[in-house]
Amino acid sequence: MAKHLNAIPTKHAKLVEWVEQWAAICKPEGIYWCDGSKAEYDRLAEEMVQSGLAVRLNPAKKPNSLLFRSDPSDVARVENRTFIASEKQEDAGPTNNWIDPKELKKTMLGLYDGCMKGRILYVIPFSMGPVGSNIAKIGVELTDSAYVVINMHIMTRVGTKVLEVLGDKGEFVPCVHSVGKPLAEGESDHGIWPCAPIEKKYIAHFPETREIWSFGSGYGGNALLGKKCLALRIASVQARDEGWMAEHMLILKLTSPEGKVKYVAGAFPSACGKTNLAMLIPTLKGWKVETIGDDIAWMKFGKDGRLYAINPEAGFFGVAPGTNMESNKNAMISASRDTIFTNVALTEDGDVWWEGIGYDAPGTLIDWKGQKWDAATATEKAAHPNARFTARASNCPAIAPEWEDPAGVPIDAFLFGGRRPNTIPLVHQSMSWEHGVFMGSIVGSEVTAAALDLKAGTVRRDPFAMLPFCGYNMGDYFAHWLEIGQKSTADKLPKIFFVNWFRKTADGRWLWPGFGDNSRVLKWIFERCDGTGKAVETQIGYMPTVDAIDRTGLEDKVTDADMKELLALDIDGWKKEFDSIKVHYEKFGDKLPQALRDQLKALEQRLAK
Ligand code: SAT
Ligand code: MN
Repeated sequence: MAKHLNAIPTKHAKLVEWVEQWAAICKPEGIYWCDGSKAEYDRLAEEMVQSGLAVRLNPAKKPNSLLFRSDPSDVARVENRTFIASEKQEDAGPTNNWIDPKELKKTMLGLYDGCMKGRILYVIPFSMGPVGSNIAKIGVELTDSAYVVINMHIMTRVGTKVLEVLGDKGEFVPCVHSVGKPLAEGESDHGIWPCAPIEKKYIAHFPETREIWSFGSGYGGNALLGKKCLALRIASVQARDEGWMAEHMLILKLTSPEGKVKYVAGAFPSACGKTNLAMLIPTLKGWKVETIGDDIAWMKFGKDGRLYAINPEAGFFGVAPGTNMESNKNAMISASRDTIFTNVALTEDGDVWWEGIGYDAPGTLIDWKGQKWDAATATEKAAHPNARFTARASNCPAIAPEWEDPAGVPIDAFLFGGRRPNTIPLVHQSMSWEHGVFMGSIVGSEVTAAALDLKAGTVRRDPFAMLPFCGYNMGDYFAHWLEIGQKSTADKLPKIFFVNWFRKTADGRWLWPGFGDNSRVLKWIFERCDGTGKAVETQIGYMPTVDAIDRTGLEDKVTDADMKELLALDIDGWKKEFDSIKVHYEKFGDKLPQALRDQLKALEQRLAK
């Protein structure tokens, strides 16, 4: 029996028993209960530096920061190894991978047997959301990765304070994780990132029993189980059952020059600049954007009938490449200290570098694979395109003072968007909640490279940006959104908008500058929520009049003609869009709610007029 390396800090019998059970299966060298302290973080960090797994960055450049290089096979979430193992396949639906839970547990127990030999089993009690908030949830992750422990320290609230709230009988989501690389007697990793080959990787969710089992990967969303696994896949199931919402949304606070505040939550597929939007620096004078969260929103109705949102996370797990002082100054400052970098390049003076950081590589680098890299001769990128920074939200200069308010913030507007070079205007507003749900259900992004077996130029639909994150049948998820609209009244529910920063002219020029100038669109959204904001009703929803978006100081970059094009209603484009939505909807069969069928039909009729 594995021995406890420190005193068991809880009298929660079920929790202790569960830990012992898994220790008996995984057979670690010892069990360590994490307390979430700085001393614990520092000790584990130093151990990983000593073992060669981590590089300590130059404290004069990046204080208290580390660099990790993963195995080249373990660089991103693995969607084809991610499973929703509900009892019935139908409950996982057409957009999820499914395996019968009994069968999957049998397979995985085989893999877990002895998988932690030579390693320590860390017990991480964590809270998603401010500790003690009635919107927050507690999870406990078992892992054999110290990298996971220190990342969880940043991304969630960890340790003793969580156990206090859990008490002797509190509920927690059990999360089991192993890198899947047992060590033989006397063997060590020799500084090499441990993981299992792809066919042994499993990121498994058991929605009925609210369990998460992850095996074989040490990376991001595969291993930090509070994030996509708990806060989205399992939480979406709980939210459906309990009448709330777990969404893949940023949350931002928008303050007008008069000091009026609106809170906006937005869902965008990956690579659409969600983190940038969450931390945007407005180009419009007097307007202020502050960040509540950049990835996930949990929302419950308050007694006043409004939806209140919390950010369940405590940090940002952001994509490094492309992040620079222009595109996202606040992210750069957030990641300027106390940060864990994964798969970026290392400079000679112990700093980090990545493609799109805003300046040329200073001399020879060590690339993300640990090889010497020289800009003049390089054939590959120095940083992996999915290289990440794990940074504390509290280090973000734009973090809103109320970001940890346990009551959450009342949401005024929902945004949906994607990368759409044509057809979809810069912004339009839904005509009703149902119409807004329709908008969310058709979110998609243009496929740029000929990736994923999709033809470049086609739209990959990613409803509500939840395609890889919905823990149940997507058709039922649409129905849940519709039901949420029944629980309150239109004046209290968030107004719903569809934005598209990515419009191009026929000859390929960007029509809209994006980034800080997106504050101009946010201003119109603010005004619409306030009952002002000039709009016209069109076949696809309310659109700003051509003069309704404030272009002060931008008149040269975005001309009247550009603005007309950005806000033009492209009837032929929408007719093609209609055909593509029809194909998209067919996937859901009987599960597609009638209200959405009706929305599509109504759109067709309006377009025909
Ligand atoms: O690796 S994560 O899933 O946490 C990040 C992402 O895919 O957005
Ligand atoms: Mn995300």
